[in-house]
Amino acid sequence: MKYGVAVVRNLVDKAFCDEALDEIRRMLDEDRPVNEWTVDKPGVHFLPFYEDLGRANFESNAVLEKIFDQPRLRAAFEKLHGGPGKWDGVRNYTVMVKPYDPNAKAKIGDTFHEDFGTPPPAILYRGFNAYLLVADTEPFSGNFMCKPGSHIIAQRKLIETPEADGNDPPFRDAVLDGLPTYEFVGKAGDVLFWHHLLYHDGNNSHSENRLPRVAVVGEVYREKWLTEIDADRTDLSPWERSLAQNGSYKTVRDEAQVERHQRAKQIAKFEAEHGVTVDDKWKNYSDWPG
Ligand SMILES: O=C(O)CCC(=O)C(=O)O
Ligand SMILES: [Fe+2]
Repeated sequence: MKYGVAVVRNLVDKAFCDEALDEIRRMLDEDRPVNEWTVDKPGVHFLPFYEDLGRANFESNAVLEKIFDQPRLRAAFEKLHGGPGKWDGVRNYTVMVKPYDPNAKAKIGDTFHEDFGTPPPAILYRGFNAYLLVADTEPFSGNFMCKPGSHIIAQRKLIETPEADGNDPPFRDAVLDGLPTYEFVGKAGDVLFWHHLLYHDGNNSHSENRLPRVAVVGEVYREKWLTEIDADRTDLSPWERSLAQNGSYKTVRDEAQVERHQRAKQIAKFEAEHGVTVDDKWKNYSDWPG
């Protein structure tokens, strides 16, 4: 809650990680040991798989989507969201592959950001991400790095100026000022949970033993966006508590507006291209409560 990031070691069985890594090898047509992978082959990949038809790149994969069936990971989703049935069960995830780059430097980057491409960012939102390593990494394997605590400062600034762009340099620099950097180095099966306003970055892949970063990152959302948080309640879920660090708050604008607009466009395109009618479930998926 204080950090906006939590790491749980060995949360997912090695057997699933091995299966996922094999599937990624198959997709990338790459059967060499991972320490022989490079930026040229199999290359850097961010491959989205969205069950949600309101997003571009609608695609599914029967092996990789089993990330959402891993029992201890699911239990963690429920615990963070405050019980069963709160997480909406939608299987949206991204495969992230960043292999060794012989020409890169092993250094901390300077492109820390929050993920709302189209500002302004949501102050409360609908959930968090779960980042599963399916192969072991070491420092500078192209790892996820973040600024613990940045989510609280960013949220405070957004409460003051709800229309701000979190990635505008003056805003961002004020958030990051003086915060230490955490690099997620771990073993297959380790999971990092990440708050939606946590500033993060990926480092260059240039590690001692040329280990790549291979991860599957799941979205763990609720069906409805959160519109209000009461910091005095004692029964907040850990996720809700992470949003109450600046006290109680009620949203002053429709935070889903941009996403809903993009979704409507995407669905119209999908319907036109495929000659089908998309289920109302996806048309309403971003609806703002009330
Ligand atoms: O490469 C990384 O780990 C960071 C990726 C990133 O910024 C993102 O997924 O939003
Ligand atoms: Fe990002």
